[in-house]
Amino acid sequence: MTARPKIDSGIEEFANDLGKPWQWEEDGYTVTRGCAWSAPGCHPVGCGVKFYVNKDGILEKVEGDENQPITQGRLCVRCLTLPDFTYHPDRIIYPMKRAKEDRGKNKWERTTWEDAYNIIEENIGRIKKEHGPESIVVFGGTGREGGPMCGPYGMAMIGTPNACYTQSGYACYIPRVAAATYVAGVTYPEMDYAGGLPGRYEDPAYKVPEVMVAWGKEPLPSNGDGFFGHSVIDCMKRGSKLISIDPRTNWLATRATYHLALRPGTDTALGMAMLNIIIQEDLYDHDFVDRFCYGFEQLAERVATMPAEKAAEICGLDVEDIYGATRMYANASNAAILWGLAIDQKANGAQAGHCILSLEAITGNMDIPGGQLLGDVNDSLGDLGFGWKELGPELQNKIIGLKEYPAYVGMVLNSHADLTLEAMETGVPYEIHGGFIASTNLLAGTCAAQPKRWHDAMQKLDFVFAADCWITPTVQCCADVILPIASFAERQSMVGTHYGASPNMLGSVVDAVKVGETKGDLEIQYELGTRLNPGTYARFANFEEFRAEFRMGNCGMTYEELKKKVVYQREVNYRKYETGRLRPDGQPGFNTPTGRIELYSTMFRQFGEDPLPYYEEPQQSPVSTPELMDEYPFVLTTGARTYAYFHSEGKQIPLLRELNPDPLLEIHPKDAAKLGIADGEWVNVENQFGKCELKARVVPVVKPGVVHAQHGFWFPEEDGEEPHLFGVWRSNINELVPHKNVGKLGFGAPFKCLICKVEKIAK
Ligand SMILES: Nc1nc2c(c(=O)[nH]1)N[C@H]1C(S)=C(S)[C@@H](COP(=O)(O)OP(=O)(O)OC[C@H]3O[C@@H](n4cnc5c(=O)[nH]c(N)nc54)[C@H](O)[C@@H]3O)O[C@H]1N2
Ligand SMILES: Nc1nc2c(c(=O)[nH]1)N[C@H]1C(S)=C(S)[C@@H](COP(=O)(O)OP(=O)(O)OC[C@H]3O[C@@H](n4cnc5c(=O)[nH]c(N)nc54)[C@H](O)[C@@H]3O)O[C@H]1N2
Ligand SMILES: [Mo]
Repeated sequence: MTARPKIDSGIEEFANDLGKPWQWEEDGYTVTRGCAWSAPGCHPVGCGVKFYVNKDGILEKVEGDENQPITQGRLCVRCLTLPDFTYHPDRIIYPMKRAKEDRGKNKWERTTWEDAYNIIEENIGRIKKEHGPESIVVFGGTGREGGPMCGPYGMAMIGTPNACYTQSGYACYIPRVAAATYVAGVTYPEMDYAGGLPGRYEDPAYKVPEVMVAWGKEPLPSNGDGFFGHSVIDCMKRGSKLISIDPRTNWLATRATYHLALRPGTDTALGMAMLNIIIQEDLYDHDFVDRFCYGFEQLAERVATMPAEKAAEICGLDVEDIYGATRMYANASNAAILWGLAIDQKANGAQAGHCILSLEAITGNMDIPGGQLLGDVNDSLGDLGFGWKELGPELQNKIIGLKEYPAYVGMVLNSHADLTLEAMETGVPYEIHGGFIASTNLLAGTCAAQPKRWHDAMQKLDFVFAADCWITPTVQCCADVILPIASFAERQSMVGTHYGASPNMLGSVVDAVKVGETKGDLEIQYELGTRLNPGTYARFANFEEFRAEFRMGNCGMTYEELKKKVVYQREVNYRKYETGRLRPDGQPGFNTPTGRIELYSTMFRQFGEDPLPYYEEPQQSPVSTPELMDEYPFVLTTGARTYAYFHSEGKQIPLLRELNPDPLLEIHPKDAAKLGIADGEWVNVENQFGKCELKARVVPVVKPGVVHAQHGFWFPEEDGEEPHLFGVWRSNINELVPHKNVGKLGFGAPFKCLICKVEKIAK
């Protein structure tokens, strides 16, 4: 390992290391360095930002921080437009309330935090008393600061077991995490991009990956799950070769040695075939397999049922490309798979994840420099299960879906999304009366499948409060109180790449400006928690103590220390399976029942799932529903990320909207010609579940027979009152996504593998 500064070696010294203090005066500005998170939305990436605040206390501009060791001054357009977000006239910067009978109307009235908290305390208290705490649901979204806090918001702050990330099958990240947990006993192996090494790519401990495989992930626009996309380019510049596994020709695919443009939803078939080739051709790492893998023979037998020729037919690929790409990956001295959201967004997703982990394992790429980096079991970024213990067994057992889907509900301590919707609709297993919208705009073609069902169910609740920055369609439809959320330039907190699962960096979130009366999720949780559920917070003398435990984890620093360092690169150790850093008992090996990576998963078996990967067609596909193909001839994938937007966010910001003014449908020129559709014309996209209007982008980035639709559209400039609700139903692709098309263990949903028809809208 390279020598690195010790945490306690002195703040000034460390600050000097990065070349700049955390704050200084320059040309009439106070310049403050900090790291980006939310609001406005992003995953916990922590890009380095310099905030320029003028003499009047106004945030005039932001710049990339060249002293942030990972992002080195690079910044995306969503950060650069932060001032436009900050002072947007529609932004909510004071607590607001509305009478229940005015739901759906623009009858919001400014109030004080004290009044808002009183209203929440009174109503939540009443519902708890009358119907039990379990009758309140916290609705959560993706990994903004409020996202990972969804569980604690419910369990600790309100005292309900029912915190719910509302996407069917938890079809974001968690199917991959389930595979990682149940197969390898690790959180989530991501490509090692030297983020924790002081010398970065040139550090002697590091080796640039010979091959990178972008599998259902496009980290350049997405920085998915906190993985810094520019690092892929950095590695390409240093010689890494690329393989792209993606139905669309995205930027990375155009630079790839192999682009496997598979039919959406068929990833597990390809993964099994790749494993089979590696085993048949003896391209695997015998030593690693012998010492650290369990069930190799069974895996070999299973994947032999998926020869490359069969996979080529299922996936619509050239068999030679499957062989070529597999050999290139397996023969590399070190290789990394960037596995993305497309893995999760199918019922067969946990199995696709199982294949990918097995590929990483048998090729010996686990936890080596420039391979897949694993989290250290001793690193923690606070307790995302905070409040669970305090619920006690009776309430714990009431969490919705525990009986039906224990592998899901027990792992994430979240109520099952699909069953939570059913509970709201039917009162089974019990009635739901209260709600907290905590960092989701689920109606706007984002978290919710079949969003009209969610709309109708949420409207019926007795009392709903929200924490957001805007009157979104979701807030407008049902909230009675809204608490204004601070941006990452307005509060004091911390961001850790990858939610702390990859040991790359921690960055400070600083309050460079003050805007209205906004607060961060952390403060809201503490302040409301001490009112609604004081017992659970009794051990904290004040907010600082709560933040230290809940946000700073065991990083060894106080907030004030981190603020002055701005960025702390966590220590990186490789091959932790040799050193006992992957298991709580300190023994070498992996944190599974057998101590090895379970290619044959004893935990999947225990949950009643097949212990080995298997391929299953999407529920709606040319193969499983051939009878529907006359009517719905296209395979539909959705939601590939764009630079302009973070899900439904950013539609109000003119510079962002200009980049992507309308919701687009990518369709191949041959298909468009057959249907008489010209580029830029509006089309109806419809299937057996619903329909929406999108603008055709006629472009050969998809193959004939495949279309791709953007997600997350609403129109903040339009009438916000019910029933129009900012036009949220017009271009809502999630109207076409059904519920309960999930895998056997409850994971995964077909957001990226549906069928549909496309018709030109008659003028
Ligand atoms: N068709 C289709 N649908 C998809 C996807 C897809 O690929 N295709 N992707 C899915 C995925 S992976 C996800 S994760 C979901 C995301 O879905 P959501 O997380 O529900 O995303 P948004 O709808 O943007 O809602 C986030 C809301 O939180 C607010 N917010 C921003 N920052 C903060 C903060 O720090 N605290 C709080 N309290 N609020 C904040 C924003 O203003 C916004 O209104 O969408 C899913 N929907
Ligand atoms: N700018 C921006 N960044 C974001 C977000 C955002 O909304 N905007 N959302 C954040 C969230 S919550 C998430 S989960 C991440 C997701 O980020 P990523 O993991 O990068 O996922 P996507 O961008 O949805 O899709 C990645 C690629 O998968 C391809 N794909 C579609 N269907 C399939 C398939 O069936 N198989 C395979 N192999 N590939 C397929 C798409 O063509 C696309 O190129 O991004 C995060 N970052
Ligand atoms: Mo996501």
